[in-house]
Amino acid sequence: MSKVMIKGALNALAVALLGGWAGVASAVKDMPGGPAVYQLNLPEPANAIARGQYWLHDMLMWVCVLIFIGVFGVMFYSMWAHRKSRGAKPADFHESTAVEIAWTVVPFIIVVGLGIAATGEVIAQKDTSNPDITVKATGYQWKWGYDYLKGEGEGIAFLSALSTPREQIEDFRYPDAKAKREANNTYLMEVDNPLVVPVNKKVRVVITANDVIHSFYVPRLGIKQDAIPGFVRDTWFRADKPGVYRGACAELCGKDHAFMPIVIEVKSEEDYRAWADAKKKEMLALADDPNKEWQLAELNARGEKVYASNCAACHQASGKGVAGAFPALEGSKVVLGARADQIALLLNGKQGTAMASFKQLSDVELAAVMTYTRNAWGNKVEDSLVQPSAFKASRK
Ligand code: HEC
Ligand SMILES: [Cu+2]
Repeated sequence: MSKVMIKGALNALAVALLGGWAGVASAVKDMPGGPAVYQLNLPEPANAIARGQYWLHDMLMWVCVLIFIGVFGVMFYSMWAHRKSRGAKPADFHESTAVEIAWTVVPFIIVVGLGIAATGEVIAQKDTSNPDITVKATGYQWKWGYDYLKGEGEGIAFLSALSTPREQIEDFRYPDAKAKREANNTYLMEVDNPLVVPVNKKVRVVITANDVIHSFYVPRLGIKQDAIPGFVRDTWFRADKPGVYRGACAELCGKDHAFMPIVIEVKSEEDYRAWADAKKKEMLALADDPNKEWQLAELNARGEKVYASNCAACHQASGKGVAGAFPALEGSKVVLGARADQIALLLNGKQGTAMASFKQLSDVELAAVMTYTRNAWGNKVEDSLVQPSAFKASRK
């Protein structure tokens, strides 16, 4: 073997051995708002709650270390100092009240002490009273929905989905996936619409889920709370400093569990106000855009409101109608039938009956209410989502 070949082989071996370590370190940089390269400890806390958790964690660990050293120290010392070859004679007493009291009382005091240390922290974590802002976070497979319920920004609602392109994720489909991935230091921890909140304000997060159990987890802000369908849980945080804080769904929720990160952007009060104003304008513009592709959940929610203010008077909120006057929409052949027929009925009404034309409603409102009737009550229609463009195309 030539020298060059040996050198080449050694290099290849070194790369293979260290590649996962040194190779990654040279390519990857600290993630802003996320983990750092070589980070071994918990993420740096960004508020009082997270600092409390950090302190508790360290304190508990040192208590465990001390107990470990104490117990194993005595054990090893005894084995060494009282070994048979030194002529040690074992004691052979039975039942020692003193020892039994000691090994009950000492651990009891330790456990109660740790409990007391943790209690204040847990109570502080659970105290969601008097928030400045309340946001609802809803877990979907596989994204988060945020609704600003109370406080400045009230009314803002949007979905927040992973923004890392598939070309970086799917090696088998895109040959340059690896290179692109390594160039992206927020890989899988970035979203299209982050949750934006003001600094130094108490933000209460009301948490639920739409399909399966998810979990809302942002370690640097000290929050982790399960999102359970049909239940509402809450937590809160107050960020000390503006910045970006990253987290992720922390409850295995299906195929794309790893693809629903949480990004919280903390802004100064003025910047937050500006963001809220811009977001509201953007929402108004979107609401009127009939070309927007809507998600089933959003359109359904909108449709429920449209239905309540335009249709429930006759067809009833229950969808059961009024016998002899207004037909039930629950189980209605028109609602469950071909799309085109219901679209035509809503746009044109039915001559000679109380069912008037609703063409004064926008395409978005019509699509929303139609989608809603196809999903509400006991109704179940395959492919129930109707986009506003369908109404736009059918208008004469
Ligand atoms: C003023 C009362 C009234 C209002 C308001 C009204 N409808 Fe109707 N709707 C009727 C009547 C009456 C009929 C039955 C018409 C007929 O004889 O075929 C009907 C029929 C229908 C049908 C067909 C049902 C079937 O089984 O034949 C659908 C679908 C429907 N309405 C949807 C809506 C929607 C959606 C809204 C709100 C945007 C709405 N209606 C608002 C009175 C009303
Ligand atoms: Cu999830």
